[in-house]
Amino acid sequence: MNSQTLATEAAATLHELTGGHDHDIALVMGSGWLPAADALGTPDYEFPNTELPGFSAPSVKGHGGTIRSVTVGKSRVLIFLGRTHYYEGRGVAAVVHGVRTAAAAGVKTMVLTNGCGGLNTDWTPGTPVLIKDHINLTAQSPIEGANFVDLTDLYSSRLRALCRDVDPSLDEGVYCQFTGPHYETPAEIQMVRAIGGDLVGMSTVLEAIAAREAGMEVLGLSLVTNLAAGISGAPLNHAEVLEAGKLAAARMGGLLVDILPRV
Ligand code: 8IG
Repeated sequence: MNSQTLATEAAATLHELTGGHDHDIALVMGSGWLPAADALGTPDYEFPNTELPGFSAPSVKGHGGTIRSVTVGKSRVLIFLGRTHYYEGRGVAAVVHGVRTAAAAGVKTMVLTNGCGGLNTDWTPGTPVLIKDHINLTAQSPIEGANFVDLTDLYSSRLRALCRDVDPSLDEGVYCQFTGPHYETPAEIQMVRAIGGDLVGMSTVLEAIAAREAGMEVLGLSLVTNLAAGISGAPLNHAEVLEAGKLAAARMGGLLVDILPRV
């Protein structure tokens, strides 16, 4: 089936499972962000993502696999707890299916969050950083066919300014998506520095491109959960990454509660 048709079908099921309500904003909660989702309030509706056509159960511990509909202020917010990553091997269309489903459901604003490595030593584990731009190191695109989508101001300067109004201490960075699932080598991190990257991760970029193709406004929020490889000298491990997320959850939750009603 065509990926757009599948997203339209998923959006129809979503409509049924969320009481016929429309959503204003969609959020993808990446690793480290799952606890922050709870701060947005008790869901009006919650179900496994596999209830919708085209979604798969998560293959990684700590990565969710649940969809929530939550009211935050006057906004209805659709939350994807967990995402499909490119390294799971289900293909690029599966990676961006949530974004396309949200777009097909009429959502205009896409908030993409992730846990990532940081190159700036000021960013201690648990520091949130606004994504100002990206470098796609996956050699993939979610776009099917010759659709030459413009990516200027992909990460909305309007939404970033709004976030900085709420929290003036927020820094911005350029996010580089690698395919993973291995972390980078120290030499690769030096390459990232040389090409202007500040953050490294395994998500977000392909989703942002699909969101822009669908005409959505995009906000990207990274949670730096570790220093990138070779910067501190210590090895990287997944348990540490999840732990940093838990510790930062309160701050992330508070940030989202303040930002979303203003979007
Ligand atoms: I959390 O240091 C997390 N995800 N590629 N590199 C990459 N992905 C990550 C990292 C990291 N930390």
